[in-house]
Amino acid sequence: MSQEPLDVGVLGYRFMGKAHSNALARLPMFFDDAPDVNRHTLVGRNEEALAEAAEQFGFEHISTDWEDVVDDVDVFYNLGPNHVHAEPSIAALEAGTPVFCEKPLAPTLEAAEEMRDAAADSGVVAGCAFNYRFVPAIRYAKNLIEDGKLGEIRQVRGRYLQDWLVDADAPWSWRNDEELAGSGALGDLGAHTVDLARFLVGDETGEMSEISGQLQTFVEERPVEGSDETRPVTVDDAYAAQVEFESGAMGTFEASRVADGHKNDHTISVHGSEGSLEFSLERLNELKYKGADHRGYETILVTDESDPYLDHWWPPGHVIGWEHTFVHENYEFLSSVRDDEEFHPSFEDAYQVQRVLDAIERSDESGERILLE
Ligand code: SOE
Repeated sequence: MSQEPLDVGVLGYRFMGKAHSNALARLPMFFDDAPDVNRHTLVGRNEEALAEAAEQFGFEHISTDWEDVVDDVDVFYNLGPNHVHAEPSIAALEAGTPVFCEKPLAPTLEAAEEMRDAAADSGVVAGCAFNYRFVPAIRYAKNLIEDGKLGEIRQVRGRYLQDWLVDADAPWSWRNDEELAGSGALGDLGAHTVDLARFLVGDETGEMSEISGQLQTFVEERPVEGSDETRPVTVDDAYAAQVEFESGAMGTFEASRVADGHKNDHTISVHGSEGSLEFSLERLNELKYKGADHRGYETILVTDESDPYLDHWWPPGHVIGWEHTFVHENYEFLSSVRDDEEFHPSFEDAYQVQRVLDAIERSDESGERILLE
């Protein structure tokens, strides 16, 4: 096991760049056994903005060319918009550099497949940053399911509601463009729900094998900030889907970026033959659980030292937040890189998510139920 610090190169310095850089900075302070990391190079296009971000995030170098960086670092983080996920990630993998890529893995199933194959051929660790797997309450929920506390899993229900596009004058961004993003609420938010559902119940239910879905765009064009122009919205504002798992369990999923009054409402419920649970991101320190001998749900405060990851933080009852999920996932990912061990969610996991997203789109287009082999 190498004790040398890992040089990390990060593409992207906006929202996700900041979230992961914060996590890298927190790691040595709270996770004694995390690998040592150098925030080595920050990559982007605008040199001035990049230099400012590098200073703020604590990076040693900047580069406007990812090609110079992918084989010059020990780990490559791809935190750019969806359309730049595939090429730099594949180049890094071909250079034998482990990759951590933001979700959804790619704008299209074809690109996701290429990334999955590149990861398999490379033999190095390739992870997709589905951060909600690393919420302590989600780990707690998974343990309950694995311990059989819910009995046989019958239904999973997931919704991810936001409202930042409810106003028709909310500005156009790459997230509104099919070429750049792939899809809208479906890929941006639905990918999280599909991943969490697979994570929580996949061992019990198998994969999602029959899928029907619907997508809708309510606002067809949006203003371009700082100009009189508008640009077309070519992705969905909302989606809904109905799935059947290999076991016969059912799933109902939806997401929206126009659900007025909902800011970051990711709620997932699981019902089994002997119990139920429900997690909601806006109350991420809690888990609602109803066991066979309970008359109703109890709310478990998941902040005890014995709860997943929490021994690294504060005394019981001192709640944690959204940014901590990034610290946890960076800890697990970088430990896997150091120890050359499997990491989940892997590119294969993210590809399986993408198959479901693609099937939902195909179902919307054809009006038919899609069967996945
Ligand atoms: C924006 O809708 C967004 O930041 C998503 O891109 C993230 O994946 C989600 O965690 C929060 O909302």
